[in-house]
Amino acid sequence: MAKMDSNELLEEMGGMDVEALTHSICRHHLSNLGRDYGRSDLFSLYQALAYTLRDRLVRNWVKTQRSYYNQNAKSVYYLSLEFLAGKSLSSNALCLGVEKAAEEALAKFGVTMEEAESAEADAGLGNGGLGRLASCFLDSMATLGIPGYGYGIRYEYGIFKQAIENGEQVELPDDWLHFGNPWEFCRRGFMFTVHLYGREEKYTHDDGSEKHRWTDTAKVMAMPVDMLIPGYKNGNVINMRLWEAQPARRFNLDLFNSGDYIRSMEDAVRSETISKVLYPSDRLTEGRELRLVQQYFFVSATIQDMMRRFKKLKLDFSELPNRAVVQLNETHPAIAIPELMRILIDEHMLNWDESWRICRRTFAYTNHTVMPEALETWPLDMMSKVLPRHVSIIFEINRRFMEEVKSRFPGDEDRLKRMSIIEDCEHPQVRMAWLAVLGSFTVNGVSALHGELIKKNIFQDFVEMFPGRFTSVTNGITPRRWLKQCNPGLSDLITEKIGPEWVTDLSKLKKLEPLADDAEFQNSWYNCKLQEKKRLVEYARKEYGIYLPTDWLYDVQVKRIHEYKRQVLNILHAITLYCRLKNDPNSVAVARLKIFGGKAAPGYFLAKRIIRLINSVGAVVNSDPTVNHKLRIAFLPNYRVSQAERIIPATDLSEQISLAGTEASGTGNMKFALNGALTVGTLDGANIEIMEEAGRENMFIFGMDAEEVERRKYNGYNPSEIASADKELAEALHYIGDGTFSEGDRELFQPILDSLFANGDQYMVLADYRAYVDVQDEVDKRWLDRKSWLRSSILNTAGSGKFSSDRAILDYANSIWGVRPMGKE
Ligand code: T68
Repeated sequence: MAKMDSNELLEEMGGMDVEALTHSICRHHLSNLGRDYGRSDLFSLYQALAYTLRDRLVRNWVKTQRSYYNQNAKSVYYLSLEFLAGKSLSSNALCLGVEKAAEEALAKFGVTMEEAESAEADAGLGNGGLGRLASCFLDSMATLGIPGYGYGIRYEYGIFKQAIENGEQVELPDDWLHFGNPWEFCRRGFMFTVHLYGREEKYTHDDGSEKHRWTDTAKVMAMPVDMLIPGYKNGNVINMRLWEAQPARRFNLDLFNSGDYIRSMEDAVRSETISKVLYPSDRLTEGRELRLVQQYFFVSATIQDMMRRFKKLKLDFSELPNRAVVQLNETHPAIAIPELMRILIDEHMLNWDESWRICRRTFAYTNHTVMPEALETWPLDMMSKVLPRHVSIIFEINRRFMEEVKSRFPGDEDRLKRMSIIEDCEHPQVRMAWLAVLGSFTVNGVSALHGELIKKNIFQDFVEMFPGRFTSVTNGITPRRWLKQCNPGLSDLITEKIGPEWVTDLSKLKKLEPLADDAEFQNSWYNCKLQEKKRLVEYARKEYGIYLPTDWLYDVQVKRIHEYKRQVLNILHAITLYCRLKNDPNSVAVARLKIFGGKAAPGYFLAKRIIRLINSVGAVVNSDPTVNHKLRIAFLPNYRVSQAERIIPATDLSEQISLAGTEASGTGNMKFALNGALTVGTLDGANIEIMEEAGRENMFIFGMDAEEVERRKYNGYNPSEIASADKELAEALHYIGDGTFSEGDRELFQPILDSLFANGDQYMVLADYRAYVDVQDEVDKRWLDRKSWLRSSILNTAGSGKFSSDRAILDYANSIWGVRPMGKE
């Protein structure tokens, strides 16, 4: 009976026409916001519409869950310490198929969708590519009907807000929940207890066997907060479950009897701080205890939730891998491996071998970096304090593994040392990547090149032992947000020509190929780009008071600021253009706007100084009339998902210029190509695959490839030699050092010069400089041949089909997860 009622209710909640939406906006205004809808403002309208859409989402979510349940589906648990969701209003309206109706409903209150969305804060719960990838993947799972959940932390403060003062980055807290979050459901009634600290205890089980337990722990509660993720116009909705830390005090009154407990609670746990803030470093391993606590906190709650669902099925534990697969997004959630071991052994009394078999069939691990220094390790003493029982399990995993290595490679002591999970040195470390590799059935890289490089470098020893375990799945991006929604003009043009199927089958974009030389189509294509430039000009003026020229070549590098991504190479090119123009104002043919954006990790001194350099060169260039008719530089502050949605559609030239062999994949590169930008790039990460799809002649590939980089490094690379042999390069470097861009201050940019000379130019900026500047001259030539440029632009979009996250998720589903898209009931 109850089910009947709720079905009726579900139907009743779902009206999708203008009438129903308007009615619901008014109702939420009253019942949820406690305000008269006659006195609405932008923010309350945004909220009321968000609640209205959430009603539709939850209705579809209930239906989706019921159908997955009835079909006995195996589910994917996507564990990620980061999700970079951005804004939800437009994308949810789009996926629900109510964008037009919502627009009309809002119009009755005198507001546009764009205005309403301006009231929404970005959900910035991630640093960059890794977090955004997780969000694109959830979108694709929902769209494909793959049963799955995203699991992470509901940080109260996301990635910091970046302001630029005197050309420098200033970090401000991102208080994104300040006015509440209308999308989420807080489930106070469904908390789990998470244990920390304490000690491992041995005891004799009833059956006489020796067992272990984890006791004297401090406790904190994990509260699920759900954000619903709809598929594109298919009625599916999946769940991103983010855990919020809550104090356990109320639930553990008995603890008050013991003074020690109270002290340990207050000193060590500080429950609420666990989900307070996202660590803003996107590469260096963060050695702080709170970070480890964050990792275990979300892993423990997630595995409990998974086991709760599994237990409802009343199956043998050996069935777990047939019902659930856990994808580890980097090693951040790798503590899940010993955690599942602990639960099976200590709580369910399984033996070691059974438990290990189950684990090894449940976990899969995605690696996102080639750089050995970015591999995550934890000091053994810290981990022993926070997670004593897990450390003991890790030791046992390692002991057994070391035996295996010994029998495979007798007498090879070096190998044992290299492969041990515990790095045995003065301050022993736990190597999380080794743990992740051992506990998983598949390890994947994120592009073809990256997949090969990790096999050759960091995981070489493991490949020898487990050759079948390693693979790669090239990253992807959701075409819904990254074309349909962010570039409506171009989307409409494409749909007009080839129909709407591309939105869920991006390979259909191939159908644009025959149109690449069509003059009329080229013209419309050009107009779409121009339209998006105008939107960006308006956005930059309104948001930042920055004035951009409209019909110039938009040359864009937006991404985290990092030496390996080589923003310095780009700025050296800018200085070279500056020098040429100073010599002869007619020497540069193309008016070029260089746009930069990106955050630097707050503790990354050199990255912050690079931001200062970009802004300083910009200040000089932009105010010099002998230069600024052909070159301008804009640093747009606070790069984030919603800003990327304005920048990418307006871009002509996409800068993907990392040192070959350092960028695992890149996903920005895909977003630009999809929106018709031509790439200037190295043969790195997924650039290579973009080239294979779009055609080398439609890109500007330059510089050393990964093998040449290796060779060059091996043979001894001398940056000074290169600098003195290239006049333009020497001149550009000279101006960085002589105070031209720093009001005479010769010290300010010395650290950047030091990185290029004294420190040996780790990322070989100088080695690639000449090739880069020359290829930029090619860019100018192509730009002047407008037809040829537009042809290439169209072919870049046409060749982007592979880079849909739908393709990536289907790859994971087929080759790793063993799950299939669900049919609708
Ligand atoms: C990125 N990694 C890769 N890491 O750099 C990029 N790291 O090439 C790739 O396209 C992307 O992952 C998706 O696969 C990151 O973004 C992080 O953000 C990160 C965060 C914390 C600690 C370490």
